[in-house]
This record gives sequence, structure tokens and C-alpha cells, in this order.
Amino acid sequence: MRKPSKKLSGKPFAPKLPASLAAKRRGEIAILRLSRPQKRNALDDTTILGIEAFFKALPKDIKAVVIHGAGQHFSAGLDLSELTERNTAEAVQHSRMWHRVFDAMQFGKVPIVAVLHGAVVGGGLELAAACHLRVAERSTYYALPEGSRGIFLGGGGSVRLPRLIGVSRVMELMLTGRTYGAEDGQSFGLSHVLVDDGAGLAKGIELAERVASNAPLSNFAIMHALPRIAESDPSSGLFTESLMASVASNSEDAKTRLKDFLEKRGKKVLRE
Ligand code: 1HE
Repeated sequence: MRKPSKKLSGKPFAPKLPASLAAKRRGEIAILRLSRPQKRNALDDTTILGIEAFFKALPKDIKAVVIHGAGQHFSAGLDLSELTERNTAEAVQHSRMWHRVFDAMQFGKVPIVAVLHGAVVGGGLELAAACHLRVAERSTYYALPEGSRGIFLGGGGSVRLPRLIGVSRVMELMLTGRTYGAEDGQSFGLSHVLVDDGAGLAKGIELAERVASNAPLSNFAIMHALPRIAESDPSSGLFTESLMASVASNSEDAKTRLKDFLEKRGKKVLRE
């Protein structure tokens, strides 16, 4: 049985969200909870559009976001009960809607930490893959059961997941329907940090606070420039890197932070 997560303290925060989502803020961090445990946090249209509304309404002084799930599972993926009614054109539009929301997360204003536990399945894994950091509790398991349901990835998974774990592993998950446990997920690169059950949210908040203490322009470069540079041809990549580096290092923030270090006020980089 999963130990209860650290109590989610913090002030409720404003955006009008569906009942399947809840938002709080803790200082410079906003925390978004998938709150539909009775349906294992299955992602229906209302929830996906609610996630979009949450990110659109993020106050300017929020510097990082944590996403986690209520109940025993992070998310059972696409709400399968909504799937049967769509024709082909509507299905394309539906997938494009997920793309719009998850792209806006990946290339949004602030870094996002996903805290995973229990099932991280199908669209739930696609949601996690659109986040910048992933913390997994030991109860986490990953699956892409689309093959057995007669469907396909539709939330950007075929683009993002191979970049995390390679086409071969994604193909294996999809063809065989097997699951990867939390340890496999950690060693393959699905999660960045593995923690005990019940410890994920506290770790996610700790990481988000650390991320939030970076210079905002550096975080912007890491979220927006790094993935684009990594996918461009090396020559263009190196050139873009030089441009981004010069923009960042000429900011007031960089000047202050570098001076602080040189005058012995900045933090040293010590082994953890
Ligand atoms: C759902 C969903 C769902 C649960 N859509 N209603 N995803 C899947 O193929 C995963 C399907 N779900 C499961 O395998 C299991 O629910 C779990 C392993 C995640 C959890 O099992 P369990 O025993 O804790 O819960 P349960 O009894 O199966 O589910 C509780 C309720 O949630 C039940 O409804 P109820 O009215 O009978 O109480 C389930 O029907 C409901 N439920 N999962 C709708 N996914 C953009 S493309 C992405 C494509 C995909 O995501 S494919 C993967 C779909």
C-alpha cells in the first residue's frame, strides 16, 4: 500500500479548473494535481483543456510547476470512454488538441516537474514526457497498451518517447504490451530521480524550488534552445549555442550572479 504523500500545503490558486484538476501555489512554485482518482486520472477532453487553462493562467511570478496525481496512480492515459464516438477527422483534431496542450507545456514559460507513481500509461506517459523533469516513486510502472486497444499514440508520444528511451524500447512497449517498472524506467531514462513511495511530491517540490532559483533566462535557454540545438545539424547548433550563450551571459542576472561568486557570496558546486 502506498504511504500517503506529504500533505499538499499551499494556497489554492485562481484559474477556473474542472473538478478533475486542483491547483495550489507554494511560493514561486505552482502545483497541479490530476484529481480524478475514481477514473485513475484518465485524461478526458475536459482535463486536457483544463491543463491548458492552468498553464495559460500561470501568474508571472511562478517560476516552476509540479504535476502529480491523486490516488493510487499517476494516470491511466486517454479516457477510453470518449474514444468510441469520434470519426476520423475528429480523431485527428483530438490528437492535435493534445499536441497543442503538451507543446505549450514543453515550450512554455516555466520548467515542469512530473511526480509519478502507480500506472503511468499511454497518454499519462505522454503527459509525463512533455514535462522537463520526472521523479518516480517505486510503485511507478510504465506501459503503452495502445496496440492491444487498437489505437496508436496521439499525445506526442511517438515524437517525445523515442527521444527519451529510443525507438526500439518504445516499439517493444507498444508491440508486446509489457510494462517497465520504476527501476527499469530509471535506468532507461524515463525518470531522472527514483524515490520511495510517498516521497515523490516532496522531492518534486524540492527540485522545482531548485529550478526556480536559477536565472530565468538560463531556464528559458535550457527549455527552448537546448532541445532545438540538439536536433539541428551540428554547425547550426554550435552557432545557435554561441548566440544563446552570449544573450544569457550579457544579462544583468548573469553579471550579478557571476560577481557574487567571484566575491565569495555565490554557492560552491559541492558533491551531494
Ligand atoms: C478508465 C480508464 C481509462 C480506468 N479510460 N476509464 N489506458 C489504458 O488502457 C489503461 C486502462 N486502465 C487500466 O488498465 C486500469 O484501470 C489501471 C491499471 C490503470 C488501474 O486499475 P484499477 O483496478 O485500480 O482500476 P479499474 O477498476 O480498472 O478502474 C477504475 C475506474 O476507472 C473504472 O471505471 P468504473 O466506472 O468501472 O469505476 C475504469 O473503467 C476507469 N478507467 N482507466 C476510461 N483509460 C492521446 S492517445 C493516448 C492513448 C492511450 O492513452 S491508450 C492507454 C489507455
